Amino acid sequence: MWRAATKYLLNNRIYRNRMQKLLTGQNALCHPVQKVPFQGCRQHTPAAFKINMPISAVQKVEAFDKQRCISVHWEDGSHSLYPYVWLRDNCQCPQCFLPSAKARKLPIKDLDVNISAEKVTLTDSKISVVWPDQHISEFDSNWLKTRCFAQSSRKERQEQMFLTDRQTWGSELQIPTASFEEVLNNDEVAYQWLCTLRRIGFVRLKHAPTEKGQVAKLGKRIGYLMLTFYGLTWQVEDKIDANNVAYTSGKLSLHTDYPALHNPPGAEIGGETEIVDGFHVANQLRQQNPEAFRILTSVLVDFTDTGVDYCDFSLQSKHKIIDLDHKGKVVHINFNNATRDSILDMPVEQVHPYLSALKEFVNLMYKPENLVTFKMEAGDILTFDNRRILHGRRSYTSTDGCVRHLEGAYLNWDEVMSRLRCLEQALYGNK
Ligand code: NM2
Ligand code: ZN
Ligand code: ZN
Repeated sequence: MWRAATKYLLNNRIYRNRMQKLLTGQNALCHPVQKVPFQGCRQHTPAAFKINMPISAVQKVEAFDKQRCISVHWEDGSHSLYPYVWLRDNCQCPQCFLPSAKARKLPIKDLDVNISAEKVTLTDSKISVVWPDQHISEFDSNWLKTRCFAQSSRKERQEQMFLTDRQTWGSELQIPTASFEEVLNNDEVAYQWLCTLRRIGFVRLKHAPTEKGQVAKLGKRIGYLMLTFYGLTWQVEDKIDANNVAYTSGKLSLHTDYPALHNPPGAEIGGETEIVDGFHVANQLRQQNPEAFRILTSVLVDFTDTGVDYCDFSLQSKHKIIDLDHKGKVVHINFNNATRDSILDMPVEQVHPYLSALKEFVNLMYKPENLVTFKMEAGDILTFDNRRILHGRRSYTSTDGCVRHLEGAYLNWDEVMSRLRCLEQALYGNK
């Protein structure tokens, strides 16, 4: 499992240096990056960068019957506690675990939550536990170390798994850029693309062929695209009887896509020419107008989208404009003014404060220090975090012979993060 390697990788200097080298270009907001490093590294050569997993050497193991846990003392002087019940729950033997699926077989009804170990022994890098019914569980020391319950270990591991640390930006952003071709053919570049997409929220891919079908290739690179009522991929162009404001030549004010779904797309491929970091702006609103921030993080707003495209549809959803996590950190922005419903599920006296708060938020987005505007060129594909970056465009006129045509698609973050972890495992990990 790649997870097994993460703790070591984080602590490994070679790895950290490599990561810095890989990411500086695109993460350093002050340096425009026109070229992604590691050109010429072909796809199936990650072995060259594999780092051998060290043995997390165990000095001794103690059993604490009273606390119902074992304590593993590592050679660096630290120790980790593992509850008996957790060890029994995670027995890796073929009776309790299906190795081919890396999945637990042991049902919870067969788990004695008050179990005690009869005997705990250390041989080489393995810790064996004999249970009262003589069932034996063996645990590899590296496997245990990766699962250490200490607060700092868990924090590090969770960050490595979910990459929740974001780097926010304003108009100073130097747009992270990578080559479309290299993202498709070079694992290191693809990995860097996804890490940057996660951390910065936005990456421009250059020099894609200008025919249709390119965003589908990116979908394949990740795994699969998200199907919505607008199809697997969609064409943004000026359409007669447009079923969405995006399919006109009019101005599109800053928005996230598809809040009419309760589970809006995590990432978008396609894009427009004005972007803003919604997390950055939401944090400014928190400082500058706490009451507006309170309203937008607590009031549920209805969104609606009805029509016909992939098939007929009639969506209704409810979102807070700004979602916070349990610690109060901004985690999502849900806002498309076009699909914000006229139906408002709130007492009449809350309508004015709510719309005023929303307007304050939008005014902040359009401040010159927050907004990034750029020109899209033929062959550009923008990839961005749709639950963070708001995007928009000015109105445009199609001149003869030059018709604006943009192909787009959506992805969920689960699939994007899955590809990111698989690439990390293939490039740097060790099972
Ligand atoms: N499409 C039409 O929230 C929305 O209506 C976004 C954008 C897929 C380009 C839909
Ligand atoms: Zn077992
Ligand atoms: Zn959009």
